[in-house]
Amino acid sequence: MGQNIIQKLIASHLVSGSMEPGSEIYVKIDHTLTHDITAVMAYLAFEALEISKVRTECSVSYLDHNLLQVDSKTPDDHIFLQSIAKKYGLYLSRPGNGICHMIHYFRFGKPGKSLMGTDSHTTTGGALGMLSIGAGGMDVATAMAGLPMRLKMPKVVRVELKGALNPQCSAKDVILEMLRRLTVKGGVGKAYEYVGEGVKSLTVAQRGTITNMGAELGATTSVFPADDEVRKFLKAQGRESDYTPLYPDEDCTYDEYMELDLSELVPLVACPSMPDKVAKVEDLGHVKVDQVFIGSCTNGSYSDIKKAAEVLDGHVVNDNVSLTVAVGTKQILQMLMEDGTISKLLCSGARLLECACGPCTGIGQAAPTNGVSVRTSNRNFPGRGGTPDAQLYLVSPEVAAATAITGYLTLPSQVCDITKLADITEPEEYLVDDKMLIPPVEGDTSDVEIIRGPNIKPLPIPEMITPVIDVPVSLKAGDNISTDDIIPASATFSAMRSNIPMVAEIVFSRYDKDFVSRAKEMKNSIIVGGENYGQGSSREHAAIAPMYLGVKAVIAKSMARIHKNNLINHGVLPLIFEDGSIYDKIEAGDELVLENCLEGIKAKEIMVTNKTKGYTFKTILEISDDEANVLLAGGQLRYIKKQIQ
Ligand code: MIC
Ligand code: SF4
Repeated sequence: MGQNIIQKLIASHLVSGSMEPGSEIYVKIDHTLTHDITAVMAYLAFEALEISKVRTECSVSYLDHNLLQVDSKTPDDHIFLQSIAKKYGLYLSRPGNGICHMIHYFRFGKPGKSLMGTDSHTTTGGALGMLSIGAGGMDVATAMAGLPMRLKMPKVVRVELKGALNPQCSAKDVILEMLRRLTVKGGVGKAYEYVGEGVKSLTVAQRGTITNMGAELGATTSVFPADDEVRKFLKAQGRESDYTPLYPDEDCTYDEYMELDLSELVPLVACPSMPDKVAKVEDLGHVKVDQVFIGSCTNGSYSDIKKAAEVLDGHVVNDNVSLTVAVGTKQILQMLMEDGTISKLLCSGARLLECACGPCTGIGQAAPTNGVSVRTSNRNFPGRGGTPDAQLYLVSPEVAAATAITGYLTLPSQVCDITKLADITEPEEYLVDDKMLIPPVEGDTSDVEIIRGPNIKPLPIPEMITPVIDVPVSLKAGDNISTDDIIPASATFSAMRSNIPMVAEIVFSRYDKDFVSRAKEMKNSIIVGGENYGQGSSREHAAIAPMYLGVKAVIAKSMARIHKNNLINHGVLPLIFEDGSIYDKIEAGDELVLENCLEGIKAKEIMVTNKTKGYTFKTILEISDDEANVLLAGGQLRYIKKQIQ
């Protein structure tokens, strides 16, 4: 029987395991990417493995997230990362070159290859027909050491796209519609494969918006075929020779099927404060807006910015709105400067930011007190904009631009002739200029000195798991706790990321400001969570910092993939209630006793007694044998060090 694209990608990288959905598989990783706010942890782990050079085809370290440099911490991190790249044979993408996911598929990505990155939106590469998966830093360090990635074989969902988008709609509306239907946990354990007639009408950049925000579904990855559109894109990037076709076989099958008619879509918006709280823009009425941000790895492409500029052309941004624009990459920015687009934006009153993540993750452009911010980025969790009380709405660049003009959530058709948007597409030839990419140093680099700023503290190593864990509940959290809830976003907070003792002081600070003092007082504790605990970003600080504060285990109704892996890697037990209704019977402060943990890890179930309330319940470890061994070894670093030796 034939194979679908995901099966082909996995089969061609399979090191071991069976491709049955849910089974553990090991896949060879060809490319890795890291960025400045997750990288330091990854390279500290890599250094500890004592390997002379990365063992991948291509590894790139991007400096793109925290470019505000509010103090010396981030520039110190950047110098450290540059010295790491020089020593260990990585490319370094300098600050200003643009956002990792976009540059990666523009300049490095190849259909058929596998990519693993320390960022949840690494999935963007699926637009080129790559197997692109986000992970924590420890997992990426493992891949850089040449070891295969441990993964659960996802169920593959065939998404048949029909029709074509109408001029007022964009790829953002496709993925918002997916989120509306499936929710932020609907994609857990799944990979989405987009096929059908409608695919042909989408440029690679539009596909990138969809694969990027597949992360918001909780999906392992998303992919499009490597068709003629991909060939055209690679040609436009001066890399046609990197093209190989990749299609599903005609007789292949899928685990699930769904259909989406592009022509039926209308402009959509994700309302505060979850990417799946999706509504029609036209149904929301008068939502007054203080701030608009256009950009990010989701919507920072050439055509995204050009469409926004076209909507704004001849208008001036509303007196009560602050509009900022960050083009995704320097390459596109240069092109948009040369073709007059940037001038249109500036004439309309838009403020141009550098090519970086910036406001998307709360790094600059915080919203005013109780403010409303409309953004083209991918996440609107509480606090994501850098201020705890801002209300964030996620929309397409066209809707964002129209909104900036009126000061209310607005459809493009209300402010411009939308037929002119239909002709805007990606260029036939991009301006290729890789001067901001420093290539890997060949040969012996053993004398390259690693420059370590004072904020870069050693990676904490977890304590070994003990047979009995008797601890109080330091936090009872609700459903869909994101890693933004655990480790909040902002320029100042992101700058702390190389220093776990410092990061530990901000754990859950926007969700429950007393958490840290309580956890410290308790010394060792356990966290209880609802559904989809740890969704969102890949930041492994959300596992390491609680571990540093003595959190021994998390018991939740369900858990997000990357966060669960991060907990395992850092020696924290990821437990799932066998019976979810027990959640209601636990209160913060209850004393829980986890019995027979070492045997329980092997058996994948641990009995827990609530000593305070007097009952016992079963928890499940949804882990593989190998992951059980990681926990028993005291975390991934100890485990793979042994393997490498
Ligand atoms: C995000 O979009 O949330 C980030 C910032 O890019 C993160 C990475 C991090 O916070 O460490 C991600 O998506 O993984
Ligand atoms: Fe950067 Fe935002 Fe994309 Fe994360 S989602 S990589 S912060 S632009």
